[in-house]
Amino acid sequence: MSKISLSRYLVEQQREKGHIPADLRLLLEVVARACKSISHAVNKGALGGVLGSADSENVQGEVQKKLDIIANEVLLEANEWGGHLAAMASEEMDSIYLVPNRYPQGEYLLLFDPLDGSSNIDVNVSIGTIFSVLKKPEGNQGVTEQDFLQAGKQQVAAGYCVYGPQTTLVLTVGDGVVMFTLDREQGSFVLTHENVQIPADTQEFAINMSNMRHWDEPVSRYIGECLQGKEGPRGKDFNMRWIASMVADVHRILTRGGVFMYPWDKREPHKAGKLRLMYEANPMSWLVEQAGGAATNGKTRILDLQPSQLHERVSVMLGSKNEVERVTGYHAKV
Ligand code: AHM
Ligand code: MG
Repeated sequence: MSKISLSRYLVEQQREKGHIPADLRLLLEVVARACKSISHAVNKGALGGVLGSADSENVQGEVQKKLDIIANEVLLEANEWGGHLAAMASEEMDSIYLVPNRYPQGEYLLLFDPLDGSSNIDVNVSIGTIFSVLKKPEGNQGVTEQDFLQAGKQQVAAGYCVYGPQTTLVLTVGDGVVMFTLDREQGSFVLTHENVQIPADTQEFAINMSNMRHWDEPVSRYIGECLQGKEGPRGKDFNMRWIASMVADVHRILTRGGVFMYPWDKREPHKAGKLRLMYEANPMSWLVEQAGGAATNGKTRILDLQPSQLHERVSVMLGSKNEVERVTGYHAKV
């Protein structure tokens, strides 16, 4: 059988399954095109002069890398003129970006973390782009930040592109999870995994163990029990992985199962967590749920959380269903 490109998959989602309107299909094509060009920039590395810091900070007070800024610009430029979008929001921009008046306005809102895992850029470890698409609320003239503040369950498309040994685009439009691998000779994304499923059980967890002394009791208990292995209450040995790129950690979980946690901790107790709800946790949570997994903040399903700010942070526990339910259950007992 001939290879199925991203374009063909999206056309089928529109025409045969009636899952997505034409505008959303075209918008996703543009996002994929932007990811291709970010992938090229990432690949060039030092040869393209794209490594290192940019001497600037984003709204979260984090030092921006050159590639954070390049990726943000690529996504803005690719998406502003197509006529499918009303506005965009990014980890790297304080406020929302309205589509300029000279271009037609569309019905969708696009949110992204242009380059997730920035600490891995200079050391040649996998990084990625995360994106989430929402529908602009009806009846509004113009767009405000308020229009973006929709719960994750309202997303109409979500995905990420991981720039690793291969460049892989992972997508959901609410019809399961599919993976496309970039064929560099052809310049197109080719469908390589369909109906992605996360096994309900796992023996692998991902958490930054250096923060252990700052965790709260339910997280300490869960990880403590995993560490006791065969001799402990879980009766089995666990393995650990921590890439420090959420995209790469989630990609592993979608590929072979596991649980990923970036929980609230006592370092900065006023912060709900490190990761951002709207353009990191929401799209990843929807992908994970679409693949049969679960995602909570320890208490509540992430996709049910009502955001109150664009750059809101959240505690994240996601992956294999039985493990996420277990650690969420430990929070309920506190
Ligand atoms: P970033 O969006 O600034 O790159 O930060 C998010 C990243 C996640 O990809 C990753 O899971 C986490 O930060 C790693 O944090 P830490 O360095 O504390 O382990
Ligand atoms: Mg990020």
